[in-house]
Amino acid sequence: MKRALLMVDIQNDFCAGGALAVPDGDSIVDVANALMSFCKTRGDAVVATQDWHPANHGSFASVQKTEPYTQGKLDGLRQTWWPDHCVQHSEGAELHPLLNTQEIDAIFRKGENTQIDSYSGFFDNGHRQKTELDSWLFRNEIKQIVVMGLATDYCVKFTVLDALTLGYDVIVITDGCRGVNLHPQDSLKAFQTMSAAGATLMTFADFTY
Ligand code: VGL
Ligand code: ZN
Repeated sequence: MKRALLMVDIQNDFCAGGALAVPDGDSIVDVANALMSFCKTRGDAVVATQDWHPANHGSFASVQKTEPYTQGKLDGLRQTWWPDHCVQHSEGAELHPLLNTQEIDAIFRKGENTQIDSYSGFFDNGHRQKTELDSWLFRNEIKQIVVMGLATDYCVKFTVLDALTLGYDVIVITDGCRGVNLHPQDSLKAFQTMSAAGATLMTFADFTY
Protein backbone atom coordinates (compact mmCIF):
# COMPACT_ATOMS: atom_id res chain seq x y z
CA MET A 1 0.00 0.00 0.00
CA LYS A 2 1.37 3.40 -0.96
CA ARG A 3 1.86 5.64 1.99
CA ALA A 4 2.66 9.26 2.88
CA LEU A 5 3.95 10.91 6.02
CA LEU A 6 1.87 14.04 6.65
CA MET A 7 3.43 16.62 8.98
CA VAL A 8 0.91 19.16 10.23
CA ASP A 9 1.85 22.81 10.83
CA ILE A 10 5.39 22.42 12.24
CA GLN A 11 5.81 26.19 12.14
CA ASN A 12 7.64 28.73 14.28
CA ASP A 13 4.48 30.31 15.66
CA PHE A 14 3.42 26.98 17.18
CA CYS A 15 6.85 26.42 18.78
CA ALA A 16 8.67 28.04 21.72
CA GLY A 17 8.69 31.82 21.41
CA GLY A 18 5.96 31.75 18.75
CA ALA A 19 2.71 33.70 18.76
CA LEU A 20 0.56 30.61 19.45
CA ALA A 21 3.21 28.47 21.10
CA VAL A 22 2.05 24.93 21.80
CA PRO A 23 3.57 23.65 25.08
CA ASP A 24 6.64 21.55 24.22
CA GLY A 25 5.90 21.98 20.50
CA ASP A 26 9.57 21.99 19.48
CA SER A 27 10.13 18.54 20.88
CA ILE A 28 8.42 16.94 17.88
CA VAL A 29 10.96 18.27 15.38
CA ASP A 30 13.40 15.43 16.15
CA VAL A 31 10.57 12.91 15.74
CA ALA A 32 9.63 14.52 12.41
CA ASN A 33 13.19 14.33 11.08
CA ALA A 34 13.58 10.72 12.18
CA LEU A 35 10.20 9.77 10.66
CA MET A 36 11.06 11.52 7.39
CA SER A 37 14.28 9.58 7.00
CA PHE A 38 12.53 6.31 7.96
CA CYS A 39 9.73 6.95 5.46
CA LYS A 40 12.07 8.07 2.65
CA THR A 41 14.11 4.90 3.07
CA ARG A 42 10.92 2.88 2.63
CA GLY A 43 9.95 4.89 -0.47
CA ASP A 44 7.03 6.74 1.15
CA ALA A 45 6.06 10.27 0.17
CA VAL A 46 6.53 13.12 2.65
CA VAL A 47 4.12 16.05 2.68
CA ALA A 48 3.41 18.93 5.04
CA THR A 49 0.72 21.47 5.77
CA GLN A 50 1.37 25.13 6.55
CA ASP A 51 -1.08 27.46 8.30
CA TRP A 52 -0.95 30.55 6.05
CA HIS A 53 -3.14 33.45 7.10
CA PRO A 54 -3.58 36.92 5.66
CA ALA A 55 -2.69 39.60 8.27
CA ASN A 56 -6.39 40.45 8.66
CA HIS A 57 -7.63 36.88 9.11
CA GLY A 58 -11.04 36.63 10.76
CA SER A 59 -9.81 34.10 13.37
CA PHE A 60 -7.49 36.68 14.92
CA ALA A 61 -8.66 38.21 18.22
CA SER A 62 -7.02 41.49 17.11
CA VAL A 63 -9.28 41.61 14.04
CA GLN A 64 -12.37 40.91 16.19
CA LYS A 65 -11.16 43.40 18.84
CA THR A 66 -11.50 40.79 21.55
CA GLU A 67 -9.31 38.71 23.85
CA PRO A 68 -7.31 35.78 22.49
CA TYR A 69 -8.52 32.30 23.49
CA THR A 70 -12.15 33.41 23.92
CA GLN A 71 -14.89 32.19 21.57
CA GLY A 72 -17.41 33.61 19.14
CA LYS A 73 -18.77 32.97 15.66
CA LEU A 74 -17.08 33.45 12.32
CA ASP A 75 -19.34 33.25 9.28
CA GLY A 76 -21.84 31.16 11.26
CA LEU A 77 -19.29 28.71 12.71
CA ARG A 78 -18.05 28.47 16.30
CA GLN A 79 -14.59 29.97 16.42
CA THR A 80 -11.85 30.34 19.00
CA TRP A 81 -10.14 33.72 18.63
CA TRP A 82 -6.42 33.23 18.29
CA PRO A 83 -3.45 35.51 18.70
CA ASP A 84 -2.21 36.70 15.29
CA HIS A 85 -0.21 33.73 13.99
CA CYS A 86 1.26 32.24 10.82
CA VAL A 87 0.84 35.47 8.90
CA GLN A 88 1.79 34.89 5.25
CA HIS A 89 5.52 35.52 4.59
CA SER A 90 6.29 36.20 8.27
CA GLU A 91 9.01 34.30 10.15
CA GLY A 92 6.32 32.82 12.39
CA ALA A 93 4.72 31.13 9.39
CA GLU A 94 7.95 29.43 8.30
CA LEU A 95 8.45 25.77 8.96
CA HIS A 96 10.71 25.14 11.97
CA PRO A 97 14.34 25.89 11.01
CA LEU A 98 15.58 22.48 12.24
CA LEU A 99 13.05 20.54 10.16
CA ASN A 100 14.73 18.77 7.21
CA THR A 101 12.55 20.53 4.67
CA GLN A 102 14.56 19.21 1.71
CA GLU A 103 12.88 15.84 2.36
CA ILE A 104 9.37 17.29 1.81
CA ASP A 105 7.76 16.46 -1.56
CA ALA A 106 4.86 18.92 -1.35
CA ILE A 107 3.52 21.58 1.02
CA PHE A 108 -0.19 22.44 1.28
CA ARG A 109 -1.15 25.85 2.61
CA LYS A 110 -4.45 26.55 4.35
CA GLY A 111 -6.32 29.34 6.12
CA GLU A 112 -5.89 31.87 3.32
CA ASN A 113 -9.56 32.92 3.22
CA THR A 114 -10.12 35.68 5.83
CA GLN A 115 -13.75 34.65 6.37
CA ILE A 116 -13.24 31.08 7.52
CA ASP A 117 -10.68 29.15 9.55
CA SER A 118 -9.07 26.00 8.30
CA TYR A 119 -7.76 23.49 10.80
CA SER A 120 -7.77 20.47 8.51
CA GLY A 121 -5.24 20.07 5.73
CA PHE A 122 -8.07 18.86 3.47
CA PHE A 123 -11.00 21.29 3.91
CA ASP A 124 -11.83 24.59 5.61
CA ASN A 125 -13.83 24.34 8.85
CA GLY A 126 -17.15 24.60 6.99
CA HIS A 127 -16.14 21.98 4.40
CA ARG A 128 -16.83 24.65 1.78
CA GLN A 129 -13.50 24.51 0.00
CA LYS A 130 -10.89 21.83 -0.50
CA THR A 131 -7.11 22.15 -0.66
CA GLU A 132 -5.03 20.25 -3.23
CA LEU A 133 -3.98 17.64 -0.65
CA ASP A 134 -6.61 14.99 -1.46
CA SER A 135 -6.09 15.24 -5.22
CA TRP A 136 -2.29 15.11 -4.76
CA LEU A 137 -2.58 11.93 -2.67
CA PHE A 138 -5.04 10.45 -5.19
CA ARG A 139 -2.72 11.21 -8.12
CA ASN A 140 0.11 9.51 -6.25
CA GLU A 141 -2.09 6.50 -5.43
CA ILE A 142 -1.55 7.01 -1.71
CA LYS A 143 -4.11 5.23 0.47
CA GLN A 144 -2.44 5.37 3.87
CA ILE A 145 -1.26 8.47 5.72
CA VAL A 146 0.90 8.69 8.81
CA VAL A 147 0.10 11.91 10.66
CA MET A 148 2.03 13.91 13.24
CA GLY A 149 2.45 17.58 14.11
CA LEU A 150 0.80 20.55 15.77
CA ALA A 151 -1.62 20.95 17.30
CA THR A 152 -3.14 17.63 18.45
CA ASP A 153 -6.45 19.20 19.50
CA TYR A 154 -6.94 21.38 16.38
CA CYS A 155 -5.16 20.86 13.10
CA VAL A 156 -3.98 17.29 13.68
CA LYS A 157 -7.41 16.19 14.89
CA PHE A 158 -9.40 17.75 12.05
CA THR A 159 -6.90 16.61 9.41
CA VAL A 160 -7.17 13.03 10.69
CA LEU A 161 -11.00 13.09 10.88
CA ASP A 162 -11.26 14.43 7.31
CA ALA A 163 -8.73 11.86 6.06
CA LEU A 164 -10.83 9.05 7.58
CA THR A 165 -14.01 10.47 6.02
CA LEU A 166 -12.23 10.61 2.66
CA GLY A 167 -11.42 6.91 3.03
CA TYR A 168 -7.72 6.98 3.93
CA ASP A 169 -6.15 4.50 6.28
CA VAL A 170 -4.71 6.72 9.02
CA ILE A 171 -1.96 6.15 11.56
CA VAL A 172 -1.34 8.88 14.15
CA ILE A 173 2.10 9.06 15.77
CA THR A 174 1.10 10.09 19.28
CA ASP A 175 4.50 11.20 20.52
CA GLY A 176 4.93 13.22 17.33
CA CYS A 177 2.03 15.48 18.33
CA ARG A 178 1.54 18.22 20.94
CA GLY A 179 -1.64 20.07 21.83
CA VAL A 180 -2.72 23.57 22.79
CA ASN A 181 -4.79 22.19 25.72
CA LEU A 182 -6.94 25.24 26.41
CA HIS A 183 -8.65 22.66 28.67
CA PRO A 184 -6.15 20.23 30.25
CA GLN A 185 -7.64 17.06 28.70
CA ASP A 186 -8.10 18.39 25.15
CA SER A 187 -5.24 16.43 23.59
CA LEU A 188 -6.24 13.22 25.33
CA LYS A 189 -9.82 13.68 24.13
CA ALA A 190 -8.58 14.43 20.62
CA PHE A 191 -6.62 11.16 20.54
CA GLN A 192 -9.74 9.30 21.77
CA THR A 193 -11.89 10.97 19.10
CA MET A 194 -9.39 10.11 16.34
CA SER A 195 -9.16 6.52 17.55
CA ALA A 196 -12.95 6.14 17.83
CA ALA A 197 -13.27 7.45 14.26
CA GLY A 198 -10.93 4.72 13.01
CA ALA A 199 -7.38 6.04 13.26
CA THR A 200 -4.64 3.75 14.54
CA LEU A 201 -2.61 5.37 17.34
CA MET A 202 1.05 4.40 17.53
CA THR A 203 4.19 5.74 19.12
CA PHE A 204 7.27 6.48 17.00
CA ALA A 205 8.94 3.38 18.49
CA ASP A 206 5.96 1.12 17.60
CA PHE A 207 5.83 2.49 14.09
CA THR A 208 9.52 2.17 13.28
CA TYR A 209 10.00 -1.20 15.00
C1 VGL B 1 -3.84 25.70 14.59
C2 VGL B 1 -5.10 27.11 15.89
C3 VGL B 1 -5.13 28.04 14.87
C4 VGL B 1 -3.12 24.40 14.48
C5 VGL B 1 -3.87 26.62 13.56
O1 VGL B 1 -2.18 24.28 13.65
O2 VGL B 1 -3.48 23.46 15.21
N1 VGL B 1 -4.46 25.95 15.74
N2 VGL B 1 -4.52 27.78 13.70
ZN1 ZN C 1 -4.38 29.29 12.23
